[in-house]
Amino acid sequence: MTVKAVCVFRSNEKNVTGTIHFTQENEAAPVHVKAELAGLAPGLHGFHIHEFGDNTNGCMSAGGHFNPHGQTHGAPTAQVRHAGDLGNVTAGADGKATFDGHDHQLKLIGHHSIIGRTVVVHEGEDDLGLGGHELSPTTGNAGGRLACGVIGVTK
Ligand SMILES: [Cu+2]
Ligand SMILES: [Zn+2]
Repeated sequence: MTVKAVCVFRSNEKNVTGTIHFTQENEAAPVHVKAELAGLAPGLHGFHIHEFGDNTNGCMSAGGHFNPHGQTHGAPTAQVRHAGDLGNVTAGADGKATFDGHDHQLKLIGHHSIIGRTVVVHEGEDDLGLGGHELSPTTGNAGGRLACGVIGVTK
């Protein structure tokens, strides 16, 4: 049974917009992530699932990276990573970024589901845990939270 979810970045003071679609065809399948973002500064921006679907104090209320297995931060292709680590999106000169890929650690099915959690795009680049900064092993030192939205069930 395929499960589908969507996240919409609502308007914020930075005018960053975005829509992210998630699809998982069965419990063992990877999650397909397809995102279209706009209003970004050109370059790389950290892109993660954060733990809480709580935006009461803006994107800060979303907590840290979704990390049900107690790992350190890493690249989406790394063995050791947070489940929520999707790496970076790359914005062009027009401020638009797309992301289209399959991820084996994300789940829409089961008790590590990301439904009800938050997608965050950051001001800066996620160093994928390799930057040597004190924040590299927890956040990739990706800087402030530009925009976010809660992941909800869709049809
Ligand atoms: Cu993040
Ligand atoms: Zn992380």
